[in-house]
Amino acid sequence: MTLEAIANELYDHQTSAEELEKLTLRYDGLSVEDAYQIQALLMERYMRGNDRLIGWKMGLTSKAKQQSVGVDEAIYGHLLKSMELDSPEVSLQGLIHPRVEPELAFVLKRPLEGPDVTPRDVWLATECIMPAIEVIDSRYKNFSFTLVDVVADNASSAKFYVGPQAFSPYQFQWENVGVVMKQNGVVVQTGAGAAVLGHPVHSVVEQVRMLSRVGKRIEAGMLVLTGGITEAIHIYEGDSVCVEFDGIGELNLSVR
Ligand code: OOG
Ligand code: MG
Repeated sequence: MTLEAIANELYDHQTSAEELEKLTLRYDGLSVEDAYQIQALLMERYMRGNDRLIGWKMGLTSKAKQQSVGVDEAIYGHLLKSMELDSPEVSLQGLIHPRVEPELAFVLKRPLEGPDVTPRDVWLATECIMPAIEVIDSRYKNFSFTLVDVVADNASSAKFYVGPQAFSPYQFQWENVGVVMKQNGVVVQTGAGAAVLGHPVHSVVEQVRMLSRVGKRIEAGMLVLTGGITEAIHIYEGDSVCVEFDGIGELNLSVR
């Protein structure tokens, strides 16, 4: 089985919303590097169609998230234009067993690259920070995977919504920004920016470093989703999910 063939298999399951058996149960010896290669081939397939890369996402950047999925390192994925919701409504059509999580998105005004990038470089390159909700949807049965599986599946990326209001990077201490997530009016998760690698800026640093290992960089104008601040929650038809970010307002996502 070639990496290309595995990427095609994942493409079919992502686009048909049919779950599949973990790759690691079926193919021996896949490395994490192979998995990122599969992810890249999978994304190229979308981009050969009408899609384009608009940013990157870090995942499993909080202990809570790592523990809930049993994978103990941070990962990254690609964000494509087709994943962005332009209004705070998500349809369950095309999704298997989606979950949502609150995130902070960094939007860059300058490219970022290289293994030696520092938080200072990230601040110099950041235009604004925006609150976001990510909808993740693993293509694997029971939302269960190993590191290699989830990386190949583009870090479970499915959809995301970025709120309309941008904030200055210097307006808040982002690690102290608290988040409350409610599902149909009931508080289901709470957290703070510090859950993301101590401070979400570290997530952007990590994203740049990981990309530099494969000769890539983040372009100006792109966004980086820095990782779930709380654990992700399952969503169901008719749900309304409200995420309150301390001092920066709330996002309300309805599930159709
Ligand atoms: C992997 C994707 C995790 C995050 O923000 O931690 C992620 C998963 O949990 O399925 O997007
Ligand atoms: Mg996420």
